[in-house]
Formats: sequence, C-alpha cells, structure tokens
Amino acid sequence: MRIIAHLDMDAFFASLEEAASPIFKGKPIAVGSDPKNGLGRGVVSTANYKAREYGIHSALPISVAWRLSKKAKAEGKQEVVFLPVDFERYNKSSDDIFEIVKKYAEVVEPASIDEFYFDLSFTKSYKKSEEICKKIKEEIKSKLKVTCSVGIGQNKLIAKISAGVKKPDGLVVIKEKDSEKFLEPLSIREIPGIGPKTEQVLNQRGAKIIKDLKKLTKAELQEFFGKWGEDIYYKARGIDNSPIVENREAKSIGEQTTFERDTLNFIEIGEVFEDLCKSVFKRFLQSGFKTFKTVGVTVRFSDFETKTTAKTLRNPTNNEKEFVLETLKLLLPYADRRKNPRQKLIRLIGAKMEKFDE
Ligand code: TTP
Ligand code: MG
Repeated sequence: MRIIAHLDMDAFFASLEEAASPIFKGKPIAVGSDPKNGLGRGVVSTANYKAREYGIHSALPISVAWRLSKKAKAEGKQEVVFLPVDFERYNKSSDDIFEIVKKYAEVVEPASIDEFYFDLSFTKSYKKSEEICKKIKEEIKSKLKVTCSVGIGQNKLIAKISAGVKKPDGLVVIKEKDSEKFLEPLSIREIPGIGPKTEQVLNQRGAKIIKDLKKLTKAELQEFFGKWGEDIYYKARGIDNSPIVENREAKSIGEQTTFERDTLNFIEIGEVFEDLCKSVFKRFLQSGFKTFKTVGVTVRFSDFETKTTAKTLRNPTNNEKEFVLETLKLLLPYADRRKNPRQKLIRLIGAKMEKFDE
C-alpha cells in the first residue's frame, strides 16, 4: 500500500510577507509587479486570502487589482498593500520547508516553490501519516509563521487534489476505499493536466464532473486525446502510479535507516550508525565534492517525534573518521538522558553532511 502526501503552502509569497512584517498582519496583500498608481502593466503573483475576497488572484493584471483595491476603499474596506516579489527570500523559505519535511519523510519531491510530495508508505497507516503531517504543519507554523494545506492519499493524484479542497490550513485524508467517491462530484478541472482545452472537449461529451467523465470509455478518450486520454481514463478512477521524483540538486548528502524494531541498545545503534556513516561517506567520495563543513543527524523516536541537530566544523574536511566521530557526538545525547530523559525507544536514525567545497 502506498501512502503519499502533498503539501501546498497557503498564499505562499503573500503569507511570507505578512509573517515578515507585523504591520501587514490582517491586511489584504498582493505580491506582484509595481502597480504604478493603476498604470502598471504586470500581474499579481499571488494575493493573500483577505485580498482574494476583493477578487484579486494570481495572474490578474496588477492594474485591475489596483482598481479593486480602490473600489474596496470607497466601500469603507481596507486598501490592499502592494508588495514587490522577493524571490530570494521565498526560495530560502522554500528550502527551510523542504528541510522540515525531509525530517519526517525520506523521499521528498519539491514539485514547485511551495509544493512538496512525500512518501509516507513506511508508516503503513493513514492514522500515523496524518499524525506526521500534523507535526509537519505545526513545525512549519512555529518556525516560519505561515500555514499550509496537506492532502494524504494512495497516490500523487489523490494527495494533490485533497490538499486543495480545504485551503487554507487544511489537512485532508482520503483513504483508498473512499477515493473514487471523493473524486466523483469534483469538476474535471481538478484533475491535474486537464486545462481549458481538454475541458472544452470533455464538456461537449457531457462530462463536467468526474462522475460523468467515467461514462466515457477508454477507447473514446484515446480517440480524442491519444495517450493522454488513457491517463484521463485512469485518473478519473483515482488510479495514478507516477513515482515521487527527488530532483533537487545535491545540497546535502545523507541517509536514514529505520531499525527492524525500535531500540535503545547503544551497541546496536552504534553499529548501524557507523555503517550508515560509511555509506554516506562513500556517496560523498562519488559526488565529486572535495570537502564538507557541516554534519548532522536525525533521530526519530517510537512516537514519531523527530529531532535533528547539525554542527558546523571549524574547518572544511574530507576525513571519514572525523565525519563518523562528529556525527556520533551529535547522536549520543538522544540515546542517553541528555536529550532523551524519558528514554524513549529510537525508530530511525540518519546522518548527513552539507556545505560542500566552501
Ligand atoms: P500557488 O500555490 O498556486 O498559490 P498560493 O500559494 O499563493 O495560494 P494557495 O493558497 O491557493 O496555494 O503558487 C505558489 C506561489 O507561486 C505563489 O505564492 C506565487 C507564485 N505564483 C506566481 O508567481 N504566479 C502565478 O500565476 C501563480 C499561480 C503562482
Ligand atoms: Mg500554494
């Protein structure tokens, strides 16, 4: 059984701006090109939910957004705060979110600047997956002061669609047995890839919602759209085998491993950890990088609480012994009482290195 989650940040750029400047809190915000007092020619990148109430949204001409703001003001509502796009900062936050998700799931696909797919099949349970996603949401909220919406399902298709149905700050779980019924009442446009053109053709065949789409045979859909038609046929039934692709360029090299049984046996943990470090070091040698400067560990306890620590070394190094020793020093406090006072059993450990060739 696969369990896949999709996480999408809420009004991402605008939320980050709101979080960065308390004076904007609660105000309608549009991030995008310069409105130039209504004469600007660019578009809105995104608007927060408050500004969406005025009809402002992504890709709307900024001049139209300006007018909607003036109209709102005339009606006694708050004027919209217009802000320029600060990609560098948003990218940095995107990396921070990626790192948070990565603590809880080994396989993560950054699908866009504010979207991530990750594999929770290892939990073998929707309940546990939901718990993990709650923790991820909480950690993002506490560290970045912004919210996100998460969907959980049997594949990327169900995960993505369910993440979108309860925005903002949603968490939706669609179990495999419920997935077809979940899809049926939705607009065919909810299926990723069905844009205005495909929609038009399908509307002409009487399919507005997914339930109606299922009345078309595979042969008919293939006739209209070729291979894409076959995809549509399966997607309408909640079937999607596409894999999660970890395509981010290497910023860190690391590995995690889950124990056969949760343990607090120092000898066992030490042995497994040393093997893990050796494997990470081998990948470092293969990577072509010359040195690394930061080392880190991850520990997941039996209740899925997950901790990470990293340490930046005094000097860049390429020494395997140093790597093992330094990460071991980070790991040990989680086994003894220093960082594990209740002596919880350990479920997973990980080691990584970053800051290459500085
Ligand atoms: P989205 O996830 O599509 O939108 P969002 O996060 O702003 O809002 P939602 O709560 O509905 O998810 O896009 C993520 C970011 O990408 C968005 O904050 C700004 C940027 N973006 C553009 O610059 N132009 C666009 O047309 C879209 C759709 C997004
Ligand atoms: Mg988003």
